[in-house]
Amino acid sequence: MIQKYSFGTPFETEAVVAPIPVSSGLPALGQIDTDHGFSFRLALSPQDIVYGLGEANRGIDKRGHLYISCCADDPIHTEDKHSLYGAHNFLLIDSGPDAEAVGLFFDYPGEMTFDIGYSHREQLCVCCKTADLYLYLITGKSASDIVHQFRQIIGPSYIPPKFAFGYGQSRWGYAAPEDFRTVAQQHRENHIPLDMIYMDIDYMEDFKDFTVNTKRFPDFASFVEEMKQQNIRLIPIVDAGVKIEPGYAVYEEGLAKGYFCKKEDGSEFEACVWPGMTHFPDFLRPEVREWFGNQYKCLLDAGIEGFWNDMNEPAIFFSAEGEADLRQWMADILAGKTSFHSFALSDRSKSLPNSPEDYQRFYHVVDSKRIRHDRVHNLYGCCMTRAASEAFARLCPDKRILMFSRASYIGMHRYGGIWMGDNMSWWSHLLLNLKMLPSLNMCGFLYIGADLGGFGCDTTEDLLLRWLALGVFTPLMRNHSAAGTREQEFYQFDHAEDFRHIISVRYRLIPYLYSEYLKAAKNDAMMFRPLAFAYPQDRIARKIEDQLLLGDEVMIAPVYTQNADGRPVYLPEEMLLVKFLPDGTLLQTPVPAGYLFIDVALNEVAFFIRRGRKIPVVDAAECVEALDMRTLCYIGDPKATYELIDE
Ligand code: MIG
Repeated sequence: MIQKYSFGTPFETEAVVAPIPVSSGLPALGQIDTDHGFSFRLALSPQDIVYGLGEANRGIDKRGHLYISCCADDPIHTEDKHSLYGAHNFLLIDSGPDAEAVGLFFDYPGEMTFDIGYSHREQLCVCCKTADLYLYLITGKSASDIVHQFRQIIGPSYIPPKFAFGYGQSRWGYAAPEDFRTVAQQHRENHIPLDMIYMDIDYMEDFKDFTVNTKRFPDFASFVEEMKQQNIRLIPIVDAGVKIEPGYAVYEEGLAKGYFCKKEDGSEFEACVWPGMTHFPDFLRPEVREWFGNQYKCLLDAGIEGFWNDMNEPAIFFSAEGEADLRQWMADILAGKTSFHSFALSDRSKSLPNSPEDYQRFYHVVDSKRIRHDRVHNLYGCCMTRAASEAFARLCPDKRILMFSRASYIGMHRYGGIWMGDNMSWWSHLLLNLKMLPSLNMCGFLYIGADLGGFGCDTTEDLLLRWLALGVFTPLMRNHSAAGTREQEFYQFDHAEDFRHIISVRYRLIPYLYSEYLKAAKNDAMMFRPLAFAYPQDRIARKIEDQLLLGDEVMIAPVYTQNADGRPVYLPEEMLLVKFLPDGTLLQTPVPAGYLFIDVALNEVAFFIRRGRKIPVVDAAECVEALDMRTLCYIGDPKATYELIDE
């Protein structure tokens, strides 16, 4: 059952698409205070697990920390961080197999705080500054039931083209055709499967959206075609900010039409991002979305079939106002007007990018009313990706276009997927990648994945191989890294054969992964679930945070520690251990319920098939297109049935 409560004057975010009448009175659950902003308090029992928050830090069970929904361009995801790139204000409280489960969705596009047993171990407190929001209270018989009900009201998940289930190679720094040709050639010559090469900001001319550097790419369309001849798609990045440059059509047109966000005095807000000074399209306005979305056409016309939307929190390096404030503050110190603590200086200078003050300096126009950015901050990236997706539906209605975004809000799952942003080449981030999968699925995001190998810092061959072995299962499987870090294409390392083997396992599983993806999308279900969802009676399973169920058939348990030659696994029931061995053979070992240590070499992919289930596998191929469905066979219980979807 779903009840909707309204407080004050909520902003219509369009996160929920189902019409639900507003209930009168207050929810029967928790304590609400609207006198000082808004707060919702609920006592937590020791056995409660609190799931949710989509793209967020820390565990699958969110208890014990403070989280802040505030889409943030913060590349250092250490344990102490409160915000990542998404704002997914959904919680699911699972009080055990014999109790009702509860879902909560706080539809509020400004900053929102989730104190989940942080201030008080046994209390949940969700609060925000103004009491203008919708609260959806969902009750149901199980955790899965809550997710299903929630997903039904937020609408169907985005479905990417099938090639997007292939492997992608990326790196910030590929600029010239030669860079892309090298990636393509290395993969093809070494028979390492590859379907996509990503183009980061250096393909553009001076980081201007919807331009291509014509010195490097005099005939972009034929370069796109050259890659496509090798069954490789180029996937360019698009940034949120539009460069201020007289003569640049997107800028000129946006300015003439008044489509950029303005300051209080009515002039356009400007701030520095990659292109230098930029304006920010007001994606909250439908006509601006339509206009910006249409800009993708020039790249679609050149043969492009996929994009990634970046910097759409929006990320801001600094504004002139912010710089002036900082200068003034420093001048005051020099003049002896302010005293300062040594930390303050570094904190103050670090606060220049993505500053809350900048987010208060510009406005959106919604239904001809002005609304300050910070009040709707978390919708910005979502609306950018919506602009793209709605344009694709208009411009190429018969084709699926690959689209994923960095920032997002609930509801954006209808328009695209997400990647998990700038992680690091840290073992802890491999595990964080795993933990975010079910949380994101609860919120409808199915096309998801992290930068495999790690974006920031220098990776190592073993970390990359282990991370790829998890990436084998994630819909988005992309190796991406930052400029200046150790290069991490497979050919930078000694053991090409290990990479070939692991990536090939992915291709063997594509029919299964694609089918499970489509099922999750069509049934408003999760592709990745915590073990507790399927084994609610099992105390140990309920607390497992480093293994997941994939579909109804598979359990994954990736290795995430360095120098390990395997890992301990907990089996809630007897399962079949499956290992794709490097020599092409398959090892299948029935294992009893309980704890067990599995050996997993660096060049192996191991997983489990549940009792009474089977999964389809095919022979590997070098691209999705070349997968031969005639080689399809099943592994697992021969008596089981499996519904294979492929469309
Ligand atoms: O300020 O385009 O998360 O994937 O490589 C950094 C350069 C901007 C951030 C993205 C990352 C991308 C990088 N971008």
